[in-house]
Amino acid sequence: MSEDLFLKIIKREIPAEIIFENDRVLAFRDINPQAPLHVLVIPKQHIRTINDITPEQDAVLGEMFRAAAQIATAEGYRDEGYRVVMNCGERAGQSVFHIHLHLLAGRDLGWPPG
Ligand code: DGP
Repeated sequence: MSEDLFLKIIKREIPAEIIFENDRVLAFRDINPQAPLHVLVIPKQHIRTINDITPEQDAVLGEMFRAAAQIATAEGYRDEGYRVVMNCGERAGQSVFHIHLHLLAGRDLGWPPG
């Protein structure tokens, strides 16, 4: 999968159902949803994997989590619960190398994850 697929979504070069945006963070519905709510929250700056996060990028990570909570609340899942997860590397299931928080809700979510 393209390295900069999500940069293309940020630049509106490919379509996505965007549900949250500010100057630093974008969120859109996953093309292959794994739960009734499945949203991807991404930084607008390119960060390849969790391993590449620098101290200067700490703030945008916090914003991503706050955006996830805001979206979960807006979609009605604040109280029943939701999951946020970020895969790092191919063996963990990362297929797009621009970090993204998966926000999942609306069904029972098993643990441990597969
Ligand atoms: P991961 O496997 O953790 O790297 O998650 C990548 C997610 O990105 C996966 O759940 C499917 C989603 N995805 C891939 N391509 C597109 C796309 O073009 N549009 C949208 N909305 N989601 C995409």
